[in-house]
Amino acid sequence: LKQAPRVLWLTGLSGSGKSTLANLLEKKLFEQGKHTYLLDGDNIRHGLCGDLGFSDKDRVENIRRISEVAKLFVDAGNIVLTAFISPFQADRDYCRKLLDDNEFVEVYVDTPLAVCEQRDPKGLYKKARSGEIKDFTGIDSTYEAPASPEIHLTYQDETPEATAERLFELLKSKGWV
Ligand code: GGZ
Repeated sequence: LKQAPRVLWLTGLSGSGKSTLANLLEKKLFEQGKHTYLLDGDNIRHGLCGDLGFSDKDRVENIRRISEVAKLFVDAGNIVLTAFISPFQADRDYCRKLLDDNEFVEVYVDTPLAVCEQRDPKGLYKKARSGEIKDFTGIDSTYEAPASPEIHLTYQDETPEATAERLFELLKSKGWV
């Protein structure tokens, strides 16, 4: 059996389901007796990165800090799950390079923009379309799709639990969890 990677890095648009998936996956790993830590907007953007906005420059800094924190949690013996848009390939690669070979798994939560926009749980897409908020990913700010993600989670019309199960099975089939 392969060694379990230490960082499961979820990337995708706002509303793609990253946080929901990461939470459900964390529950499954907990049930396996794994020590995990989940980093997402709730525990990062209010505190450590509370000074940052959504310009390209601020997003780069956001992901840099998150990467360094992820490495610290890995050093402490955890499997780290991250759920950030992380729109730039170079920044995702930055985290990959902080870790040893094979410790980083890039998971592309590939939910189409139209689906994310339809969900619009916080009404942010609506505001972005009307120009009320600027630099919104997928509308007027870039999202670079992963060039070669370890896992490409394609969209299917199913429950979050079913998607999480799909992700869990993919990770298991690779021997990564
Ligand atoms: C994208 C924004 C923006 C803009 C506020 N663009 O769906 P959400 O609400 O809960 O998740 C989004 C979150 C994105 O923060 P990240 O730290 O993941 O972004 S990045 O990795 O690009 O640094 C969204 C909300 O913040 N939000 N304004 N302009 N998302």
